[in-house]
Amino acid sequence: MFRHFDRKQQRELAGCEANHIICAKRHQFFFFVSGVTFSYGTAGFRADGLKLSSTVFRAGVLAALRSLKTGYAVGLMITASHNPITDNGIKIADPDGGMMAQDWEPFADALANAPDPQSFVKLVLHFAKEENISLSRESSAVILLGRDTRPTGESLLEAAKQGIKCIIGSVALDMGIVTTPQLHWMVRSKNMGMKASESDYFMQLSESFRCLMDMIPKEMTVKGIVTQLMVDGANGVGGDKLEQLKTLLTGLQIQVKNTSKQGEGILNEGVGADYVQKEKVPPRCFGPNDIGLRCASLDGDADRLVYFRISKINSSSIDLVDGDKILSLFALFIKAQLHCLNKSESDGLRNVLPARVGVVQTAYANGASTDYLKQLGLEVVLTPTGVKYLHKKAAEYDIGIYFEANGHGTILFSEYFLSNLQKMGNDLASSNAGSEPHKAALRLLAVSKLINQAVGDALSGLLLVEVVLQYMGWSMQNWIELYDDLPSRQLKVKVADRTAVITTNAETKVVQPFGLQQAIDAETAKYHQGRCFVRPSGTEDIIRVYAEAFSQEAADSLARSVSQHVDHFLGFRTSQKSD
Ligand code: 16G
Ligand code: MG
Repeated sequence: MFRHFDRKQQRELAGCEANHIICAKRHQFFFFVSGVTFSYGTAGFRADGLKLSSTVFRAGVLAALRSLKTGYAVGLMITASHNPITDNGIKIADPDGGMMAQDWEPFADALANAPDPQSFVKLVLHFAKEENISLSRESSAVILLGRDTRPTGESLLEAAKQGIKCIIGSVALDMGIVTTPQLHWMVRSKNMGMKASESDYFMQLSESFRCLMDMIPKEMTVKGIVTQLMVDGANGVGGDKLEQLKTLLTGLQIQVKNTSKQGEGILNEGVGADYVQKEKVPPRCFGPNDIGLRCASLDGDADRLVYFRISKINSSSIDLVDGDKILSLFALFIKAQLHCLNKSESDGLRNVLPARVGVVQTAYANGASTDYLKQLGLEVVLTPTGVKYLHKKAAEYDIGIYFEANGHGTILFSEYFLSNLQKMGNDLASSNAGSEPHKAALRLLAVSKLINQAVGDALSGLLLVEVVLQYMGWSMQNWIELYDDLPSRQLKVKVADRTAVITTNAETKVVQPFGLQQAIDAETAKYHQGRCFVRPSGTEDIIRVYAEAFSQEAADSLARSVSQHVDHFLGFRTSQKSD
């Protein structure tokens, strides 16, 4: 059902408080999708791409308000990440390049679900008043727009532009087809007064990569670590961008398969980081010819990264190197650089630079990785699932390293730490140039430029992995052997109402329904090294069950029996009985 803003509404809007105007033209994008409730969820609104234009139009209005509220540019990205090609989605990047502030999510939900233009306009005006947002002609919003390669992206981009136009004086800057992390990076850079185009992004990544490669210790370069990397681009935007980026890199030979070029395959179908990590099989176009090679996989919008190696014994199975092992590799490297930086010199006069390092994971992190990180002496904290939680926690440290097992993650450096590091680097350049502490300072500074400070980024993460492997002189085998993952199993349970499950302690314990946690505990106690938790998915209408134990059979059995408990407590049979 399409509805228009009528003349009366326009008069009302034009007449509301001193020049507060919402220009309600181009209203063909306003319609109400009955039977669907939109929720901003873990990572924005997602649905069938053909049903999303009204939601994207509304998100355009939302983004413009967010920009007016903060006084800075914000981002609006049209993507549904690893979802099927027919889906699409929309999310907003805040001025610092991170996710939209969580306290705006209820407003986003209300806007997305407004049943008619009148209620929509009312909501906008009410919220603007409550948040002290001036809708006058003098204030202007700036919104950077990006989209991935999905076929519905182009028309949704138009819907977003029309939504943005509704707030008079707003400026929409179309950044074209970009990865999600590129758009977040652009927003952050623009607001910091730095160059923010795609070529600036490629330049920053390739220059900091070169700087790090130039400082690989000689003894490691003679070890002849393989510099060849095979990359699965999920048939999406990440593969295309890597093709461009790799032309600026030296010291690394990248072959990209599964770009978005015609004939290469369908976005996310049998390819991509989510597929590889969940199914534990090689993506399409990878086979016996790739056995033993170092391979990486990006997801559909290139904010997830996992590595894998095709097994010698069975070319349809892989050794997976997930986000936990990427995190562990990065943590080792950062720790080594800090150690070097603070190593006492013979004169004993040099100042040290203390750094509070924090590692952030979710309950999905394999128990073996958490043990490994703790053994390194690192502070490890868990947050609920979703980048917005991990990122926020990591930002509390001087150096915060966060990763989800599924490959989302980055390393955050505090401004305070970076300015001290810069000072120390300068001092060392004049007193002790070329020394190990000096190199460590330069390396850390280069890492802070290479690794995306706005959000997890598969392209910059991949370059850092490659640098660190070279620095350590490590083969893929060394990395795989860093620790042995505990066998694990994930299952989905369809229930009558997933919101009936309420969790606490970073989703590791169930609070409601009462009795379910006791049942989980009783099952878990039956297995050596058993660990199990359940949580409602933020992206699908299901409950997820995760189990870990000493053997694969044990993990499978624990996951199965806990799924049965979930079904018993919440399944359709239960709800029918109680009806
Ligand atoms: C989204 C989240 C990801 C999370 C996943 C969990 C972002 C950018 N992405 O993909 O962090 O791990 O959802 O999905 O926040 P689930 O709630 O369905 O398990
Ligand atoms: Mg993604």
